[in-house]
Amino acid sequence: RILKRQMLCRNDIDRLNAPFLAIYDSLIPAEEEKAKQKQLLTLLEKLVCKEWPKARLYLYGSCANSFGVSKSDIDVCLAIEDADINKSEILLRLADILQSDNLQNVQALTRARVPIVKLMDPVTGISCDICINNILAVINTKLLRDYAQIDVRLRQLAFIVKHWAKSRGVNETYQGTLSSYAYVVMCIHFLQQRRPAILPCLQEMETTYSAIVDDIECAFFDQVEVLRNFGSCNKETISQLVWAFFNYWAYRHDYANSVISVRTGSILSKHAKDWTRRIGNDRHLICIEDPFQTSHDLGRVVDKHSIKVLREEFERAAYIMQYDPNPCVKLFEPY
Ligand code: 3AT
Ligand code: MG
Repeated sequence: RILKRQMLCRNDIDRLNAPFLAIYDSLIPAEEEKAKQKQLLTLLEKLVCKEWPKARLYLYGSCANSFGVSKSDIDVCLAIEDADINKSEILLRLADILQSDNLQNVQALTRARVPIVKLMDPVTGISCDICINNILAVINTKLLRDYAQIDVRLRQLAFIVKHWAKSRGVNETYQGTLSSYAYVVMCIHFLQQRRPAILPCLQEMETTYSAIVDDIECAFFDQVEVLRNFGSCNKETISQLVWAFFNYWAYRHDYANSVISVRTGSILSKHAKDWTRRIGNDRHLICIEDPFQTSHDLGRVVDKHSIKVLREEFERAAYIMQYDPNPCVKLFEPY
């Protein structure tokens, strides 16, 4: 009887694959949008190279990590090798150059935590943020993109989770909830932990790519074409994974003692990282180790109030996945 009941549950949850896949498909950016992004990048490269011939531009964030939904803004990093550059001066100069080329809403935010120039391109309609020498972000973008190529279920899960987080208002770092980057790292960790595993741990494998940035060694296996079958022993479908993801963050994760670590493909203890108490503004109420900046907790923005909001949202999502016959409506209901 137990077997029969489990099978019924499984059939039930599998019935939900089609609506989840339909949402995923509707969020994927069209090729034409990708082409417009390239067009804008080419224009920016031309303008930047005229002023700084040795500089290079890199796309990073969701427009390059394969977790970008349609109509996203693009994030660009200007890499300048000059030893003694003054970021503010460069950003102000860059803003001047962009403005003279008829780009719109150009604004240099030199005092932000990550200083940037913002702009809107009237030709493609795309908005863009340009930062300087944020090379770690370019490399973590590559790591995420490489993971996405191993098993399509990562991209499907992360799109659904990001869509849920935006709909429910828990993707707002300035309000103490998590960044999109943190949610994707949570999805990678989750798929590394499934049994059989759906994703490997690229940083624990042979090094085929390495770079040293700000004294941090970023090394991992990036020949991901050979890993295309890695997760094939695990037959879980997207709806089962969405259910299990929310169940994990609602009821299974040990918030008091655990740190999730994509870098090691495991769970570390808060104690070992000395993340057991509040230090400065870092409260460590949900601990997500950055894959490269290992002293950096991606959950550090979460405070006493927002951890409650976040955990209630995980519980709400887990409840809907468990009991709602048609969860795709409620799950993404605006808050
Ligand atoms: P959206 O689709 O724009 O919501 P995104 O992937 O562009 O998602 P973010 O806007 O949160 O993600 O961040 C842009 C990139 O900046 C993603 C990542 O490469 C880098 N990044 C963001 N937050 C951090 C962080 N806390 N530590 C290191 N890198 C980060
Ligand atoms: Mg972004």
